[in-house]
Amino acid sequence: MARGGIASGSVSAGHRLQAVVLDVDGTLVDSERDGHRVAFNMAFEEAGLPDRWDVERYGELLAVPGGKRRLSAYFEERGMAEEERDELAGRLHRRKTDLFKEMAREGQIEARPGVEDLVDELDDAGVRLAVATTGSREWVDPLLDRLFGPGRFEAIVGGDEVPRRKPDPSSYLMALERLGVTPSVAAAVEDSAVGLEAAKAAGLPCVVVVNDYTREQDLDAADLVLDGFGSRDAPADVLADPHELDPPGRLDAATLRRLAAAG
Ligand code: XBP
Ligand code: MG
Repeated sequence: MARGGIASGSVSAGHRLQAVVLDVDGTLVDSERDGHRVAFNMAFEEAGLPDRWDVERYGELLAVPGGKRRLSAYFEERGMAEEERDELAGRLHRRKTDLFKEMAREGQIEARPGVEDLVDELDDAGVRLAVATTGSREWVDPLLDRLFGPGRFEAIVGGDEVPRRKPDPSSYLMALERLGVTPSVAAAVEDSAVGLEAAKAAGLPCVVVVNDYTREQDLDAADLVLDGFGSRDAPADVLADPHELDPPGRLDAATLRRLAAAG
């Protein structure tokens, strides 16, 4: 549902932020290392396969966005024929999705520390919230409802809805289209180089909040890089701040407003 009701024509510099589009995996939720990776390994085990992805290997495999494509790329690397790997990747991914949904339902997948405060703050300020993810809507929707409250995000675009996945801008462009806003009044929040590329290609300014898998990636194009969302007790470190936004130890709504105004 639309909030705030700020007409796009009436915004002025410093008050232009109308919408924030956030990534899910690694950004809103800590889901890769102890979530998706574990579910992939359980699916391998159940299928009687010897394959297991350890923490480091999974970090390399994250270069392939989309769980099914990730599986297929892995089996291709191991010399499996196309038809066989397509069938196997599809089957394993379906099972992995069910297992991950179960983990999420049991509360094993948590929001990143500090992100709930940001979402609340933006919501209270009438800034509209959307999601652009490579993950599947099948697990994304119930997880976001559970962690942030039902219907908290006005538009959710999943990897299964777009013609091309990140780093292609499709998911961000679709989120903006669903909100009915232009990139000039919006900002993106991502955790990775792949996501950053997608957001920037859609014309959005982008804050990157790194995690252990993405810290060393090339994030030069980012408009702000933090090592966490931060809180009063555990302030985030600023890793890059090319526009001198000077966040107060956390990613807050005011910093995102300054970012949108800087564009
Ligand atoms: C997330 C992904 C997803 C998840 C797994 O990337 O690439 O594939 O790893 O989810 P981003 P699925 O954070 O850039 O959106 O198995 O549902 O694909
Ligand atoms: Mg991500």
